[in-house]
Amino acid sequence: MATASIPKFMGAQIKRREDPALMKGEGRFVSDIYPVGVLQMIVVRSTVGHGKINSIDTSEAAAMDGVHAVWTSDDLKKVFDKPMQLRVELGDLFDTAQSTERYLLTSDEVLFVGDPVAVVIADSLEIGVAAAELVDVDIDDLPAAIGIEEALKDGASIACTSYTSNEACRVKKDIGDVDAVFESAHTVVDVRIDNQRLIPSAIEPRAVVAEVDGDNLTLYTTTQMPHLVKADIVELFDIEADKLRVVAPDVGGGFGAKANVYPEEVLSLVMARALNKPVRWVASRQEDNVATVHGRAEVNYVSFAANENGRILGAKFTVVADCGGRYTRMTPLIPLLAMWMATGTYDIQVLRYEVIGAFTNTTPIEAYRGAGRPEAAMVIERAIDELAAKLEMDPVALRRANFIAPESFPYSTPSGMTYDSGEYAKALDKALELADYEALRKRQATQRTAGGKLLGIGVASYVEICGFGPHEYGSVKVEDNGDITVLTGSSPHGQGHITTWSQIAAETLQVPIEKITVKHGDTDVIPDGVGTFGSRSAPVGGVAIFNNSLAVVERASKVAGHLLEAAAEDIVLEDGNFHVQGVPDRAVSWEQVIEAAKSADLPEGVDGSLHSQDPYNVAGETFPFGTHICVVEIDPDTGVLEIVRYISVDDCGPVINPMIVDGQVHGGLVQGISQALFEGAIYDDGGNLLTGTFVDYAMPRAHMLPNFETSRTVTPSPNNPMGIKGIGEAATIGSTPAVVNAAIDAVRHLGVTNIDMPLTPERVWSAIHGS
Ligand code: MCN
Repeated sequence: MATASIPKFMGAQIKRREDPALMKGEGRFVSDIYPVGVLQMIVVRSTVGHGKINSIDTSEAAAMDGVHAVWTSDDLKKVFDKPMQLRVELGDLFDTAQSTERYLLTSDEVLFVGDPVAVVIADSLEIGVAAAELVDVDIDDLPAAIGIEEALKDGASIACTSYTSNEACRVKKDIGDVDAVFESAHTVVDVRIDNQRLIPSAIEPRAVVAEVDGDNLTLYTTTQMPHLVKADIVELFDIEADKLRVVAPDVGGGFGAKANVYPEEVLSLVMARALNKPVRWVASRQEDNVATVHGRAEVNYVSFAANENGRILGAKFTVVADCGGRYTRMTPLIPLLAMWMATGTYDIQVLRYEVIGAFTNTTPIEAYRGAGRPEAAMVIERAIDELAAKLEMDPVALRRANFIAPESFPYSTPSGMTYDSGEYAKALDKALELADYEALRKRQATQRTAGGKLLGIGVASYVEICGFGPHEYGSVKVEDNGDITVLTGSSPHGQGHITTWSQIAAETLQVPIEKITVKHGDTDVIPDGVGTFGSRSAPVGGVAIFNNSLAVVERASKVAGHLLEAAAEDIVLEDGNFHVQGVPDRAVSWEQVIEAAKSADLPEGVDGSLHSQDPYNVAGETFPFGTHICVVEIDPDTGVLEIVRYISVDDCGPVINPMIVDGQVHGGLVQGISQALFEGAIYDDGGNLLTGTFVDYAMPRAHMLPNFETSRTVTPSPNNPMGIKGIGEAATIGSTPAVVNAAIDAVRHLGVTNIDMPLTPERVWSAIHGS
């Protein structure tokens, strides 16, 4: 029998299937959705960092032609009066914690610039904006709490009059005899990192469209997790689940900031219900910069206690984390993630960790690409370099001396993680080889003697956690015409799941990739889902597609066995046909199997349904890792730093699509490097965001970055049947410390041991000349 030639899809460099439509302008984003008669929603926000609302006069705005409603929280309360959910069990995770309440509109005390205080619904954006300007909000300024550690000092202004102090939450744990280890250590090194606040800046600001049809509600929203948005809103509205459909159409990036549930998502539905009209809201860039969560904003401390050979015997790790004015959905969990990864790639079993959250009058903090793991990697990898310097060891040798050995996996960390697999020295070696480390060190010495630009070499070996549970939904169905429909609970917003899930199904089912349609992001089409964050999609959602594809092949093999009068166990699927093991000529095609599967007279035990939709339940998280090497040149006269080479070796287990993984690594590198060199949100003492536009906030641009030299090692995870680990955040995590280590390495001989990020020329120059 003639067989179709089916290319091997897994590991193939296939171009993204989603791109032709996106590149031709055929993408459908939330702001492209205009239901007939849609009204515009504009949110009136606090323009002060902290203040007491005396009154809000809406009369002039409400009197404008074309304005349908101008509501404050008093109006809202008549139809809806519930705070939004915090999905973190404070009592379980913290020794002490204060709770906060997040209402759709703030009624008496505003806690940050951007806090929503009123809503305008109008015929058009122009009318709505004009009306919003007429809403007269009378606020008495209160002193603002600004600065993470400053807010925790005695006498600091309190971020909210109902808080007992600015200490949001606190937890401390000792594992092993920490004091004894530090007292008897040969060398102790202490490092403090100011991990500055970042604005996530997805290319598409947040947007919603809410529709109402009798009892049935539909919400189109720019989210990374439509099913969780639905679950939260169903609970808030106390409605049957089938009364709400949430759709995440094309979503232009999220970087963790859209893995949240926001007031506007609920507010638009409340207003659509109240007015019985569709309602849409699209954030402006400036609005997005204050009304969407920010990331990082932590001060981290690490101390290492080591013996004379550089072996680290114990660590102390403290996270002081900004929570902003109040918690959003998961705020207090983010600093805990840093603590969970407190010992990095190193075999350290004695640990003290402490997490302290601080309220400040700023936009709330939550997940931003890496969420906790970049902060951990940054401080650990900086501390390794400082320890090496103190012991006069090469930082590479120090890392090698402390790596968890490959034979120690699964490895239990003192903070309670179980690392699945890792070969940290292998990734390090590969990076060193690509960089030609020895030659770089020689060049560094030569350049130093010659004068002129100073060369710095920065190494960072990171490990991170991803693939969070509890599960992900997947469905694989062979349609009667031979097409394959794949449904996924993951909700891509730039990661290319249509391509990679197609690859998984095409390879497993042995069909051409064009036959596969992947659907996502619609709770009416996808019965269940968790979403896309924490680099969980490949190791959880992808595995769900893999398992269900295998289950469909198993069912089809039974049908083929029936047709070929052979046991299903003896049937092999090869080159798109089913044949009896060892007898390739005794074969049937997918078409024949599909035809037979439809017939009523299948024998006992042969299921004609070529459909499987079991969720994949996570057996354990996966821990990707790698080593990055950054080479910089610093002009000592100007402080200008240039990255001359960047080598990243990342390990995410077997790769589904190398081009997509490279893309993820490139994007991650840009964000991590950009934190090191350019970005940073700045508030003044009154809580005004001074970097609220892209004129003031330093977004990275292509010409500011070098070409990246990327490579991989492949260490499978034992925790899922594909052996894969996530890659979406990895490069963000490894890159920031590599860059800062390189900068310090360039100027250490001048006495510099720290420069706060971002490493602007002014800061670098001051560090050199101040020393
Ligand atoms: N992949 C692969 N082989 C592997 C691992 C992953 O081919 N061994 C592929 C996956 O199939 C998927 C992509 O790489 O197509 C990313 O997979 P994964 O690492 O599982 O990450 P997620 O899909 O869960 O994406 C989330 C992650 C996070 S947490 C942030 S933040 C982030 C990121 O992805 N935000 C992004 N990448 C982004 N990329 C874009 N364009 N925009 C964002 O907002």
